[in-house]
Amino acid sequence: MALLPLGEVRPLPILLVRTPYNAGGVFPDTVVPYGYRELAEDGYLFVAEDIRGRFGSGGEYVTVRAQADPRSPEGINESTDTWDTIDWLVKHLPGNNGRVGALGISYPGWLTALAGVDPHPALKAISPQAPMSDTWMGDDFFHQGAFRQTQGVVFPRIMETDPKGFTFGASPMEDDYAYYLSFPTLDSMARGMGVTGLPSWQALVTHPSYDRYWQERALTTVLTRPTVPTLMVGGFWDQEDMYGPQALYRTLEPKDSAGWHHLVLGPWWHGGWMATPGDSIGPLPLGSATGTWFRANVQRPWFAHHLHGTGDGRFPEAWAFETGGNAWRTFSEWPPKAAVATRLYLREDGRLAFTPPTAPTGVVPPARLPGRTPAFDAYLSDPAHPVPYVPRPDDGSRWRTWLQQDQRFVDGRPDVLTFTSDPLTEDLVIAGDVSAQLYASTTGTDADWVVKLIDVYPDTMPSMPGWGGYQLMVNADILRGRYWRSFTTAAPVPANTVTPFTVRLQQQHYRFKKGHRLMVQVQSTWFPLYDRNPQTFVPSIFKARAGDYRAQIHRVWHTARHPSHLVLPVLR
Ligand code: PG9
Repeated sequence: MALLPLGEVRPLPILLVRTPYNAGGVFPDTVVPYGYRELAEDGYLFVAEDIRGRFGSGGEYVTVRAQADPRSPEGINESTDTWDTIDWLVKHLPGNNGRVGALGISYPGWLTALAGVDPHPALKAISPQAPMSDTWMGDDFFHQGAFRQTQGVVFPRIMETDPKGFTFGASPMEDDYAYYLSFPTLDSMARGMGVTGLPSWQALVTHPSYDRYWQERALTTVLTRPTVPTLMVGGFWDQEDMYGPQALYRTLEPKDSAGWHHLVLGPWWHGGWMATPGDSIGPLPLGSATGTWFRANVQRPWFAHHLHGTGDGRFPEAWAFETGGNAWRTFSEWPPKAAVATRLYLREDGRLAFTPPTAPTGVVPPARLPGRTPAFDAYLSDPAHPVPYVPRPDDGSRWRTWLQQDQRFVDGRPDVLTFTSDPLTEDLVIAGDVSAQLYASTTGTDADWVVKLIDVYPDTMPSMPGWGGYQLMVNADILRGRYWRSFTTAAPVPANTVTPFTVRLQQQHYRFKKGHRLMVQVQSTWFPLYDRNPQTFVPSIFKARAGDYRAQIHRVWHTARHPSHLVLPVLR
């Protein structure tokens, strides 16, 4: 399907979106949809295509089809399908100028990146937006080994049971937390939700660890250098594919000898830059329409240069929005080398400081539960009472903006450790990768570690009514402890032994304002988004039995020998 701007007579470039979610809905017949309006000003032949096996396209749909798909002896994959589509379009679509661009968000972003593998010569520019680069390491299905059960079960159900299905639909109960908790194990959940026979579910069960199955599907394996001009776009608060654009940019950038590769990271939820003005995210005002700005000042001139030949083609290497300072910044490299890796230590008495702890090494005590001690803080992590990831009832309505949820709803729970700094005496700006190095022990043999970096607003905020004391999550992610040594092979966590766990918290560009406080929360469940770790090592959690799920005492250490800390990329 194509849209021609009224009155246009000159040949125009093609902009192609390939999708599993209904091509007919991408560019409706009569209106240029919201996010494409700025592009439409320049004139394009907008084309949307259903991928193989979805909606109007025949053949077999395969979720995240591998490049070397064993089911396709003729060597068909999404890259070859894109090549064939472009070839057909430039030969048959009336009024095209022989130049093609591709873009898309999320699954279509993944498809866009695959257009760059052995690209058709007519393909002149691609913009993968929130591509899920690696669905095991950090995008939709797992984060660092922790299974995103709500995504992992719902996605195959809507995509693999009906070639025209794609709406998530209402939750079966008013509270997803209660619904998912009603299943004692992952296996019983899959049976209860009727997904055990679906190909994606079988792949999850067969490949719980980061084996070749996931590695060969990761974009970071498949696309290793920019093959055409590439505009990578991602959101710092993307609830689905935050990892993808950051990881793919990191992979491609060292091979970008032609200067083709650029990055935009904004203050956005999944696809928010194309769907909204972007003047706020969740409840947080951003001071300007960041989505509109991106579309008008980056996306439009970038495609115009490569497809219409306008402008001098000089673009910054990277644009990142500094939330808090609420301004776009440009960078000649990302992450900026000027950012200094700075340790922020978890300290005794629930403090957080840039100076390391001095408490002498403690011994792991027997299974009693003291809360805070000079050497460690302890909590009971009980799979029967997991920490919710959003306030209950979880009716699914908070999904887009759950990462901006005020974390006071869990602060004070005995199974959430909280560490807080003194008020900042000057602004603190971070730009780049944030990570956590935990030294922790468990009375069990497996454990999840969730770490959140939070901006605590001052108690009174006259300029932002309602924001006094707000706890805004700036970075947060989860590690499944069984991967403490390697993501490819799960290993038991030695019981009652202080063990190092590195939790990557992904990237951010953020200004913590003077007077605000930094907070770190540590917890071991994030339910129901993430399934519960049985906390007893079993070879595969997909096959865990109800009796394997046990409450355990978890300790996070803060001694001179085991100084748990975050690493912040501080810009001075
Ligand atoms: N991020 C979405 C997705 C992709 C693959 C699996 C599950 C979810 C998407 O919106 O396309």
